Amino acid sequence: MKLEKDFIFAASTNAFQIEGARNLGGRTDSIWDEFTKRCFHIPPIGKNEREINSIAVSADFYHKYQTDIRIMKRLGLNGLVYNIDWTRIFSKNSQEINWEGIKFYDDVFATLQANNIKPIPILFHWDTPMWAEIQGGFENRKILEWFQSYVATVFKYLGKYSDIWFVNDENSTFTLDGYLGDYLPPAKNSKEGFARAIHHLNLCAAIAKIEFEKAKLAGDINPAALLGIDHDWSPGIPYRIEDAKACQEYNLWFKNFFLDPNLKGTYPAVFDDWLETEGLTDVIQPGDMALLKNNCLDLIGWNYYRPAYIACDDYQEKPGEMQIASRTFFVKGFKQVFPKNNVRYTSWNWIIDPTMLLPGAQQLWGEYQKPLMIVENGLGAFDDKRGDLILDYNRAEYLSIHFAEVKKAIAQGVNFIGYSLWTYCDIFSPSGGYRKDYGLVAVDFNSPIKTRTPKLSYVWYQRLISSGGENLTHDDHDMLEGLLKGELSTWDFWYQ
Ligand code: BGP
Repeated sequence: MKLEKDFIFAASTNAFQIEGARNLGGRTDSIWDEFTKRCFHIPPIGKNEREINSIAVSADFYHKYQTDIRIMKRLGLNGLVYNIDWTRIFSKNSQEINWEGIKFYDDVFATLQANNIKPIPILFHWDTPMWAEIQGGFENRKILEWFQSYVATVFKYLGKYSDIWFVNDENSTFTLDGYLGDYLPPAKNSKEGFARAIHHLNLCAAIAKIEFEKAKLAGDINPAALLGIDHDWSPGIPYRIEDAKACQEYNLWFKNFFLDPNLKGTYPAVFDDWLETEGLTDVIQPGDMALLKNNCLDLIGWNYYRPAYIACDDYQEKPGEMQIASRTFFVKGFKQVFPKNNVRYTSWNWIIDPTMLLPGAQQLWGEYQKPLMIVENGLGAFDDKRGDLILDYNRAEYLSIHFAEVKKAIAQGVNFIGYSLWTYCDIFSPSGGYRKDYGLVAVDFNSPIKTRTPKLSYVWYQRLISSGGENLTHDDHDMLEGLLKGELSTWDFWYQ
């Protein structure tokens, strides 16, 4: 089954994780600058523990983007999913544009376009400006006008560069780990903060859609352009037969609660009930649901890394039954378990199992009837980067078995318009710092110029793309030849 000729083969990345130059070009701090400075922590080498490292330089994409775009062109990408950094566009407040920020992204997007790589911007990826956070950030309804000013400005000056845009990346992770919990900034540990933040994020997406359509009328954006929501639903698998109902409850929260507001303009009743129970009925104000209903988004970005095994929250785990401790949530009835037997895990204890991508895609397509794009899919691992030959066979296999499921879904009628993997090059990982590698291209973070080196998985993706999605092979001799005699033999300073 041949893919459409305009199928998007992309890679995704994110400003605060790749750019560096955090206070250059007129930029000021965001909550990720503040968090990584305040919570700096480097565990012992080789431990799969959380490393909170400096993002002051990271992979220095800010200074190396021409090199990187040369590499992306050589790789054969026709798309790059890139989060625009709000704090680089509005560094002081919601009114004064930082023109150096506009110019930076204009240069990047123009360079991508000149190399036939479609910029696919994400407007918000967890990185609230500090000037907004000190006024309450996403807990403060004023964020609606601040966000409106931001997106209207981006569409006006950068709208011409793409017909595919996303408002957000994983509102779920940002709000569950940053508001309900304290794993991510702003680390609030507050049910009220969670409720206000997620609802205001949903309203911001509706406002972005209004500005998106206005920008089309103003001629700043292609009238056929799509604005999507990017979400990381991990499809639930009942751990036992008797966990089927718990699994349905899980999917209601982790699929519908995070997607329905911006795709249908509704919340599942479980959220309204929860607001009632928590005495938070003032979060949703008159007119809010109409705003959501009248400004739904056009596209679903799906970050598929793994499925989630779900059990009833009163299930008693036996000693040695699980790989790691189970994870409970803010609502009763279900918990996520991590079975030890017959389940593959990464060295960071993320499940490796592509088999829920197909049924998950069919559910998303069946329920929402919106075009789909995989925006993130990748393997975080301890790559051996000591030499020039970085043989990440594990990553090539992971990506290959997951892309195969995308092809199956397309063959069964799911409207996938593209596949973007996580990630182009090694960058800062929120859970693993610089010790958790995801890149097709290695970055030597100890080198002053952050030297880039292609890994084996780079060759795998290059061959997949050049074959139009046909060549999924991930362990043959040709791939090694391709790296040795193809890429590395001509990988000169233009690519380093
Ligand atoms: C997603 C984020 C990405 C990326 C990825 C891997 O949730 O959108 O920014 O970080 O997860 O996560 P990690 O780097 O923590 O393994």
